[in-house]
Amino acid sequence: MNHDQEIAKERIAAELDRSRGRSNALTLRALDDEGLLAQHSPLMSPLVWDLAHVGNYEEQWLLRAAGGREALRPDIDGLYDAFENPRADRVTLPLLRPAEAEEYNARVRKEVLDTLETADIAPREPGAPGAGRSLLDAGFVYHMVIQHEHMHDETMLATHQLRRGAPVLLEDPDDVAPLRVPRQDEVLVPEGPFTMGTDDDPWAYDNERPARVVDLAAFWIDTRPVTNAAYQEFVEDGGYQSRRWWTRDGWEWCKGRDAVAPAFWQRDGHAWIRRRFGRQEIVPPDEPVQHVSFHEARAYATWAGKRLPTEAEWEKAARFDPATGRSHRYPWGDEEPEPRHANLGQRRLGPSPAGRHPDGASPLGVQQLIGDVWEWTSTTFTGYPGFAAFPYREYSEVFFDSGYKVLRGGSWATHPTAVRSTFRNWDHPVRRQIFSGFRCARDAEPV
Ligand code: AVJ
Ligand code: FE
Repeated sequence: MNHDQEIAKERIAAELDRSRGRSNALTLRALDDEGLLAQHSPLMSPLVWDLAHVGNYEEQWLLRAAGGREALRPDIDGLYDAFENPRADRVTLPLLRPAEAEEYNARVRKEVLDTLETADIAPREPGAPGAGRSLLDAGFVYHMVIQHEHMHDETMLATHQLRRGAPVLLEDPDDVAPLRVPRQDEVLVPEGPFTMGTDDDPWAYDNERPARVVDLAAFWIDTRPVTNAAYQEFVEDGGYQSRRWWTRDGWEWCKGRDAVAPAFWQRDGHAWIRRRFGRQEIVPPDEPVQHVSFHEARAYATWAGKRLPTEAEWEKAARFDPATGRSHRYPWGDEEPEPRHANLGQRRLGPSPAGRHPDGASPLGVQQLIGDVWEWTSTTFTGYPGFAAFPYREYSEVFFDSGYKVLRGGSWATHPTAVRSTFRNWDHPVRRQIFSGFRCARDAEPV
């Protein structure tokens, strides 16, 4: 086996191990059986479902589809099929108990490491015989499974945030650089073309492909996400009582659930406090606001005299280098994220204050695009021109054109291998149990 493949396999094995460590820390090491089997919110699965679901997904893709192995537990596929079982119903299923899930996951993993040894994960020559992409091409299917588990780890954290009861998650001390507040509030992104999406990123999902040139008018974009302090002004200005800032759907959502502030906020005299993983605290003014729905983000932007960026605008701000005309993998270039660039990977249990990551700025000076909070865009999730579902329609195609809004950039809870400037997330515009925030944009005056 050649050296490149060996290095790629070592990385895959290490990443598989890392994601499992996190899944176990959020489940088996955090709560007892009762806490793992319970339904903490109808929006979420019992944690033990996520735990066995990641193992079952791994079995289906790495052992059966890519490895050609016999099924270990075909009898449980239905239980862990997300389409067969809506989240609210999963608590009623005959799920594997926590210890059984742990054992099953370990069994799958053992065989996976076995098949990895002999798998051919070389990148295929362009124009090689055989139509379409292959699962093993440049390690794609392993990357897909690693990212899948990371996504569920983030989902599990959302469940933890909704859970009532004594805190169980410990916060690591913050290790990022001291705060330097950016001087500018907005930067101008010049008009012109940039490359959006990718053809050759071996970690990219089907919905990030293919690459194409997109020509945009000039626009202004906020240098950092909207903070709690800024958002609180909207709240105190009667933003939730004023029909004019909201779309029709947004207003219906706002009144239908009596929203008065972001999720988990509570008024305390003149101040706001919030519940975070079982602890009460004053809402920190300089952190990006999180747990807002698309409707709230949009209403705030309208109140502020701005708008949400489109998905293409967000990606241009996050990738485009005007000096070279190139699109990079991350705002800071092509090197893998380090803690100095971005707050990712559940190192803390919340976003960093705005301005905390100047080393992660894009060439245009836009900060915190990657990490901290998922950012709502104004774009409805759909396929790029030339989209081809791979390796299965249910990852993204079935969600196209159904009113899901695109979120970009990952949050503090997203693992570094599960996000890049081309990565696309999506959710219903009413959802806010996710680690969602936003930044604003506005049109530039034509010159
Ligand atoms: C891409 C985050 C919208 O968690 O619902 C998990 C990812 N797909 N299992 C989700 C996913 C299959 C998905 N999101
Ligand atoms: Fe899944």
